[in-house]
Amino acid sequence: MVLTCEGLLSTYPEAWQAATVHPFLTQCQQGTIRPAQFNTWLVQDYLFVTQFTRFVGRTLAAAPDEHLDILLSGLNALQDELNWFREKAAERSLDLSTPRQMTCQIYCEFMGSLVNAPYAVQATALWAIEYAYNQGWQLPGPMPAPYTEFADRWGNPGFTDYVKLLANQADTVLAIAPPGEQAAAETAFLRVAALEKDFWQMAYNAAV
Ligand code: HMH
Repeated sequence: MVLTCEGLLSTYPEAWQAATVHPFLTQCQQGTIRPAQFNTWLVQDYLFVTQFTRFVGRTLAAAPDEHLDILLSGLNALQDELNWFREKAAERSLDLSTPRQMTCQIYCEFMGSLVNAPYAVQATALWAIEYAYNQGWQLPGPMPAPYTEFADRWGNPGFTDYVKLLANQADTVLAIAPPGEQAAAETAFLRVAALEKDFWQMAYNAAV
C-alpha cells in the first residue's frame, strides 16, 4: 500500500492529537496563559524557525523542478515570519540571543539530520511540521488579543492552502518512493508528532 499524508493521519490519530492539542493552546484561547510561558514559547519558536528555514532551504535543494514554486513561496513567507518574530520579541522586550532549550535543540538536530534523507522523507516532514501548527493554532477556535495574530499566522486560509499543497507534493513523491523510503517517511512523521508535543510542553519548563 502506498503511504499518503492522509493515511498517516488516519493510522496515527493519537500521536497527531498529542501534537496539536495542548493546554498551552487552550490557555491562549482562554486568555489565561501566563506571559512568562507564552514568552518562553515565543523565543524558542523564533530559534526553531531560524533552523526550520534552513531545513526548507535544504528540502528545496532536493526538490524536482515542479515543486520549486511552492517551496519558494514557503521561504518567502518565512522571511516575513522571521522579521515578525523579531518585532514581537521587541514589543515584549525579549532577548532572542537566549540559548535553545533541550527540546528545541533536539528538534533542530532532527531537521538537520534529514539533510541526507530522500526528498520524499523531507517533503513528508515539511508537511507534518507545517500542518502541526496549522491545526494546533486553529483547533481551539478564535483567540483573544494579544494571541489573535499568532493564531491567524498559522491558522489563516492562505496558510491552510499552502499546507494542502505541501501534502500534495509529498503524496506525489511518496507514490513512487520505494518501500524503504516510505517507511522512513512514516518514522519522520511520528518523530515530528512527538517533537511537536514536547515543544508545547517546553513553554512550561522555564521562564525566559
Ligand atoms: C515547533 N513547529 C514548531 N514551530 C513552528 N513555527 C512550526 C512548526 C511552523 O510551522
